[in-house]
Amino acid sequence: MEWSDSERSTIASVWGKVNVNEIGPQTLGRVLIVYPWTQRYFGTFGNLSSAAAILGNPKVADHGKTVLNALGKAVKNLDDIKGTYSQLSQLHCNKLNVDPDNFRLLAECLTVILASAMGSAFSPAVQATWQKFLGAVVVALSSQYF
Ligand code: HEG
Repeated sequence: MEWSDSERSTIASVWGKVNVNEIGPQTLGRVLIVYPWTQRYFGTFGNLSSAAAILGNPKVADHGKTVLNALGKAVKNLDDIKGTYSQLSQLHCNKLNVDPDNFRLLAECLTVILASAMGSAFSPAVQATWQKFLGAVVVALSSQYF
């Protein structure tokens, strides 16, 4: 994947506006509410019985932060996202047995949350670059499945 200087600065600028402790929990919570079958992977997380329960669940919040912190590694390693996520991809495939289509669903929910949090700063041009970035993340997280 090639990145122009302008794409690099857009991705860094979006990431600079992300508060991991807020956006992480909101994103994972959104995935679990919008796509309820994803709850099957989080059987040890306790009460996921309603949208309110999911958004108030501290394990969901913690794991959302973990996921977003891991996304930060891709932001800092744009030239080797695949290598950055090689082990994480293996873990999701072999140990966690997460269907890789779920990475796309999480990326989609993150985009919705960011659009809502950033308002007009999340312009179509910014979104286009951000989607390219998330697309690369999804491909990298799926890379050890095949
Ligand atoms: Mg995954 C664990 C990152 C999507 C389900 N995920 C983890 C961990 C990281 C991570 C860093 C901890 C790994 C470790 O313990 O060494 N996850 C991560 C990213 C993304 C993602 C960066 C997408 C951008 N994960 C994802 C999705 C699902 C999922 C979509 C399921 C719908 N992850 C999952 C589960 C665990 C992790 C079930 C283990 C959680 C636990 O038991 O604590």
